Amino acid sequence: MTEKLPVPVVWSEECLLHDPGGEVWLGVRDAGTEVPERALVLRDALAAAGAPEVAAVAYGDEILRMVHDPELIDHLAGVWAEWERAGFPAEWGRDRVVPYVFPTPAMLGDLPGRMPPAVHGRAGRFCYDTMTLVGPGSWTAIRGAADAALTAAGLVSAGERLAYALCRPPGHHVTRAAYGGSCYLNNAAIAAQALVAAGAERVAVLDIDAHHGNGTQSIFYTRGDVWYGSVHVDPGAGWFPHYVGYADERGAGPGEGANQNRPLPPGTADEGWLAAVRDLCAAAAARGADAVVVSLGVDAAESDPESPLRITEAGYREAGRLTAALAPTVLIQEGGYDLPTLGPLVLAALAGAAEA
Ligand code: SP5
Ligand code: ZN
Repeated sequence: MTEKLPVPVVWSEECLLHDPGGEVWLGVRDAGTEVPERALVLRDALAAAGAPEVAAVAYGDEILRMVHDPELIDHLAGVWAEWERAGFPAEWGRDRVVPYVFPTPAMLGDLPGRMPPAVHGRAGRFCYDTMTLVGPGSWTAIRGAADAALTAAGLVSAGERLAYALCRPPGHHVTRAAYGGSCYLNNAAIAAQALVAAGAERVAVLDIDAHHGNGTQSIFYTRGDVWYGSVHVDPGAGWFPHYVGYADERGAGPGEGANQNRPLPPGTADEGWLAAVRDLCAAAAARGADAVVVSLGVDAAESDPESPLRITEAGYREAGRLTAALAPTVLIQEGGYDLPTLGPLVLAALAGAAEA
């Protein structure tokens, strides 16, 4: 490939500072796959393809606080310092924030939601799983990823046809007030909200990560201005996020009909996956969109350790082409965990988007 990839890549060095130190899965701490090397591999591949790099701009919190409960943001910003002050790393060998009590509706019934003073009690109020650990550099990286998303949205609002934000950690599993699924703030929802704030009347979010973006769905579920469509491995077949991502979730109130899920059986390859992507794009086009956000997870690839879908580079290239043909497009990095193929997969998606 001699031609340069004509897609601005927004990047923040801060995204390397989050080291989750593994994930507690089914009671055991595993190495985890959402590692800092993911961002380095992607950055190198994009630089080698000649894509122009743009430094993320530091934005204020206004858009973040429209998308998320300010209490979630404040919690994430301060929880590591509190954890340290409580002595967990030094005295107890607890080197990351991991919640252990979750105040579910089934636990609380009609009782008020309390804010326990103990940080180890409060840790489960804003987090819904045990796999999403917080360490010393996490907040700086989380905020850097949100700035990358805001910067990419700003480029598209200013007239670029395409911009890609190399966000790490990813974001599409984060709801208004709870994080999980290796995600902490919802970068794609933040980009969509920024596009609306800049004047877009209809934004379409197309989520092609292998997993359902339950956070993005939840944030926009009752809104008519941001449509959400996702293709993903069927949560009912035993895959994260298990509880959300079914075909009958279609939005509510002013958002009725503005949510579409296409759960696919494990083992689905390009043909079935692209049929669903085409179908979602047709639905988004029928509704009309001034701007598009693509939640670009490449963990649906055959080589990926976190999902049973079997998508190829050619599949991702075609998905990039189909989604970016709808309107000016912000692409947000979500999952994708097989380090040797991560670069080629994202390059394929971006090359497809550039062809649209
Ligand atoms: C952004 C994103 O892609 N989040 C996905 C989080 C799903 N993680 C589920 C982890 C399940 C444990 N992983 C074990 C892998 C063994 N092959
Ligand atoms: Zn994923």
